Amino acid sequence: LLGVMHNKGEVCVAGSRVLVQEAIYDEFVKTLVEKAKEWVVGDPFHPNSRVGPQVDKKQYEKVMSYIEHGKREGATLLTGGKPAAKARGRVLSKFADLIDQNADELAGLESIDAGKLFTFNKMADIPFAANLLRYYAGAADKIHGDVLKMSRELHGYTLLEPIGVVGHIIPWNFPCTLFFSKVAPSLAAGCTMVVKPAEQTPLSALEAGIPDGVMNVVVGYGATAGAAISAHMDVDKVSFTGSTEVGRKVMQAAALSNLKPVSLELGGKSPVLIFDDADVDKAVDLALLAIFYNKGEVCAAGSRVFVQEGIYDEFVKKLAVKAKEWTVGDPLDPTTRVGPQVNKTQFERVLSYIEHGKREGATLLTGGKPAAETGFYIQPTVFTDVKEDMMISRDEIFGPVMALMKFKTIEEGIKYANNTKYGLASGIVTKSLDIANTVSRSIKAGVVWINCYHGFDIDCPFGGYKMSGFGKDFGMEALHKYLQTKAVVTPIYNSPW
Ligand code: TXE
Repeated sequence: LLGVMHNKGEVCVAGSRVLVQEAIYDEFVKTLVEKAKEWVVGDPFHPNSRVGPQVDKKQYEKVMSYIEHGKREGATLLTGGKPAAKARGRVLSKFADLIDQNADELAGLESIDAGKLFTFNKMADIPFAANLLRYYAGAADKIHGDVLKMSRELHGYTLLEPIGVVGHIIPWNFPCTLFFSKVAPSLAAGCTMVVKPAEQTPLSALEAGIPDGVMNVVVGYGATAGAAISAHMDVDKVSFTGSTEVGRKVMQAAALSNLKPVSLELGGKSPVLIFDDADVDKAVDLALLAIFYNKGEVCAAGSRVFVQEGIYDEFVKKLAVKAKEWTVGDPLDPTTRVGPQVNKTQFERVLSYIEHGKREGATLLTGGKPAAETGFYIQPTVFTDVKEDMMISRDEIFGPVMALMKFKTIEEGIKYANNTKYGLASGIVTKSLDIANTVSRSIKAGVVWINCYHGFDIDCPFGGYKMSGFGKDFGMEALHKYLQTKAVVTPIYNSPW
């Protein structure tokens, strides 16, 4: 350090190229980072300064342009350079590029791990993950507080600071996307983190490989590894996506340990309301996509479909035909639209709900059975004549099972839609702006998709009402989950308060 920093490097004999033998290289670099901090930059008259300013503007600009060259040529900036937030943004962008370069491998891992369709992973999930990183990379150096308009003669402002160590607990249905929906904003916010992927689907998370110590992936079971994160005294926040039952445990563990804030993205039983004025063919396609996409293993799945009586019969007839287009099969085959359930537990769980539906008196319109002799394949299933109090209409099944019901008036439709403990997502199909406006304001759910379904976007906050949880993923709201506000106050005149 002395060799190069002495007289701020303006020495003809400056030791500007340092060669270290490999056996001690790593230790040398680590110590160098620590010790470089002792070379305090400042006023040359100040006794604590060890590095003064460059001699003039020309010299300053020359040095800065060499620093920029070094970065462009691919050298890694160990210390110095631009402010930390910009560096974070750069790391996120680089990470996004790596995801793009490895898209095939990641898409394949998702298929093998979770039975998700390869073509969809490649086309949608993996690029979405990369774009999440890019979105928050751009936000990393734009995090700032406000100047406050104080009511007394005080100057006040807020600082937005990283919340600290975040524990992320991830489920298995969108392993890669959900991983980055949590990791990207928390990295941009400046947090460090422990991430636990689901035990069923750890592969894509293990492929990530970010700088040491910043993002720590811990694999393991929920009851051990997951529970340890939510109860840990040194974890400052938990962001959880999973079942309502486990969400409750996470919140309890947080309360009983260090009162860490939690955000929970839990299950749903989302309604799709289809009104008399809808184009029936389009509405049928939308309803099928709402429930069969990702074989129903989607927290926002539109699992309760309510159709207004004027078009009900036509809708049911067309639905029975079009449901057959949702071919079940190998997730690596590009013609497949419905892959297998994630594991045996889920497979059996979904089948047991189907049996319940039959026993409770609902009519099986399509499906209702395993779709193959081996593997966890289930036929896309639609029940009609479903009553509000049946289990298939109340519980989150998390599989390709639609509960179809009829309604008369707009008010009745809204009442049915809201008759659930959940409030994650919802859909409306109508050509009427009046209906769309009225219903979207009356539905108690975190998102209302009008004439579309699964309209996810990086910029659009996503998260539940009611027992579907609280706290949003995506958008700038997600970034703020990982920040805390500090108020700084100082008197304008030299008074003590
Ligand atoms: O979820 P869990 P499961 C729903 C869906 C599904 C049901 C069961 O209805 O059928 O949940 O799925 C970790 N402390 N959703 O059992 O158990 C676990 O290791 C801390 C909806 O797989 O909630 C995993 O990483 N963590 C959902 C994560 O929690 C614990 C997506 C989710 O697993 C834990 C998944 C504990 N005590 C399932 N126990 C959605 N909202 O999208 C488990 N975990």
